[in-house]
Parts: sequence; C-alpha cells; structure tokens
Amino acid sequence: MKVVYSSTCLVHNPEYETLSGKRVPYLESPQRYEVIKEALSDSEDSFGFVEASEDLEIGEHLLSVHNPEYVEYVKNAYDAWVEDGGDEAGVVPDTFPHPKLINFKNGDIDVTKLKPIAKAGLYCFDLSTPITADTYKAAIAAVQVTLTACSILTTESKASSSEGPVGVFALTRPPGHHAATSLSGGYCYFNNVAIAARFLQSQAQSPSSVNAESKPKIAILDIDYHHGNGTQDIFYADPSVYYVSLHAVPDYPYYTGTASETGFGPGKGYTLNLPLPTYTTGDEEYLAALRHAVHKINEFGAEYVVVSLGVDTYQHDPICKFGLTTAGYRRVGGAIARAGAGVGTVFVMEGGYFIADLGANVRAVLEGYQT
Ligand code: Q9C
Ligand code: ZN
Repeated sequence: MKVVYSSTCLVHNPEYETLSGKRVPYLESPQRYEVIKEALSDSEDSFGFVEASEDLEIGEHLLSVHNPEYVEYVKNAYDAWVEDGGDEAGVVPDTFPHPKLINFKNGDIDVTKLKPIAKAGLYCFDLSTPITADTYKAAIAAVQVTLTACSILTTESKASSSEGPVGVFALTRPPGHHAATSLSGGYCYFNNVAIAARFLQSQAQSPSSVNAESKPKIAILDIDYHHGNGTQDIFYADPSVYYVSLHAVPDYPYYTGTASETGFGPGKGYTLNLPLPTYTTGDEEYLAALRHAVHKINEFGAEYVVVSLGVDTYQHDPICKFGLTTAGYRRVGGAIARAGAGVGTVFVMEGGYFIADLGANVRAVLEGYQT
C-alpha cells in the first residue's frame, strides 16, 4: 500500500487548547504524525512512501468544498489578528454568533467589517482550533497529500487486475472531518475527505456507479470516535455521496450525529449515523456496527470508498471513551476491505491521541485491510 505524506504537515504546532476550561498542551501534535510514519516504515515490505509535491495546484479542489471567503480567512487570519493586538500563539475565538444572539438572515451584519476576534468566532466553533502563523501552510499540505493519494488510487484502480481491492493511505494533519464549507473546529480547517470525494467524482467513470443525478457515487466511512459534523453538513443534501459515521454519544461535537439525521431533500437517506455509547463500546460492539455500515455501503454501490480514519476509539485514548484494542483494529481493517467489495479505498488520517500506540493502531487497520 502506498503511503502519501508531506513534511509540511508538521509545521502546524499550536501551543495549547482549552479543554474543560483548562489550558492544556495541544493534543493534535506534530509528534502524532511522526509516530504514525515511523510505525509504517517499520513494516517496509507492505508500505511504499510517496512525498506529496508542495507545488501541486489544489485551488479548484479546495473550492469544490470550501467557500472562497473562508479560504482567504484561514490564509490571512493570523496576520490580521496579530496586527489587531491578538496573542501571537494564534487566533482563538472568545465569542460566537450563537443563534439566540444575532440574526444573520437580516443581512444587517457586514462580515467583511468584523474585527479579527469577531471573525474568529464566525469561522470557528470551538477553542481547540487556533490559527497560528503556519496553520494555513500545513492545512494546504494535508489537502495536497489527500489529492496525491486519490490520484494514485485512481491510477492503480484502473490498472489493477484481481489482486483484491486497492488501498492508499493519505497521512494527513491537520485532520478534516469537523470542518464544513466555511467553518473550522475540532482541530480541523479544510475537510480533506470531502475534497477527496469531490476529486474522485471528477475522475470516476464506471457508468454502473453513477446515480440518478449522474454524479459518480462515493461512500465516506467515518470511523473517527467523533461525529464528522463537517463532512455530514457538506453532503447532507447530496445523494451522490453516502456519508456513514460510527461515533460516540454523548460526546464532542455534542450537537450533531443523532440517528435521526438522515439527509435533506434529494440527499434524504444518504446520511447514516450509527451512534454508539461511551464506556461500553469495545471491539465486539464496534465491529457489529461496522459490519452493518459496510453492508449499507455495499448496497449503495460506490465507485470509491473514502475512509475518515481515526483511531481515537482506542481504549487508552486520553479524550475518548471507547475500548478498542490494537487487535480489534486489524479486524476493523478487514471489515473495511469488504466495504468496497473490490472498489478502491483511500484512507485519510483524522484523530487518535494516545501517542505510544498510535502508530501500531493505524498500521493494524491498514494491514488488516490488506490481508
Ligand atoms: N472533552 C478529531 O478527533 N475537544 N477531533 C474535545 C472533549 C476537541 C477531536 C473536548 C476534540 C476534537 C479530529
Ligand atoms: Zn476524533
């Protein structure tokens, strides 16, 4: 399996975040990236490393998901913030446009005239997603990694004989599944998997996998511990992208991910949330739900499967409350191999915060997929 990475993903390195009112060292650290890469290189015969080019033009693909004003905001927010006297550690909101506080529908607020601190609350929904001097560069690199992985996937899929399903791993950081069209949060700035899905649609061609609106069908399987509110939101009214998420309740991001959220308009029935209880979800409970997700994805009949790969479902994860084991992750990989039933899969890295076993857990999923 090819592993795509970029050293530029390491440059995003916020000092702190606020968890339960406490200022703590930033959990989504560059070290996460290094330990995953290291664990995969220790298994040299199965993984081949490819560094994504920093010159790769991604603008069109970024804008297939994100609003141009939002992209400009992420790019320039740090300089504007520091200029306005903000802390040099990074842009962090302190006030949000809560629905009970203001009414944007009246159009009486000119967003372009908001102060940097006000824009921070407009474009970000939590206290864990600061914009530092290097954030934009790293977030762009993560998209470059994702798109490079998708190109490899389409090329290998078209060339492949019957050696089983093709898989590619995009080693991304910062993660993406909490980011929506014009919203960051949950350590996420640009939604890597959503960009992957749009890119794969632009490359796909099998007529049998094209839906009624004549867009190629893509399935997104989100196995991060947290609900991918951003990904769900982006595709909520879109029947060509089937979003399936297994995640914990009750937990962050708190306000999304109920089973009753199934899509809107033409997208009704193309979002599937499988919430699982905190504390009592271990390997067996998780795999039972995953097998159901895989069955639903097979019924949908996607041309490609995009996996939001989080291993924050791990038993020792510092912010999560599931009990998965490293052996369980091998079975997770095996179950995912059956989701595509012969179609290609791109794995895109999301969460996972227990550094000591992070690399082994990611490797277990990918090796489980291949065997
Ligand atoms: N007490 C990802 O895994 N803070 N993002 C949660 C919980 C933010 C997780 C607070 C967690 C973001 C990609
Ligand atoms: Zn997560």
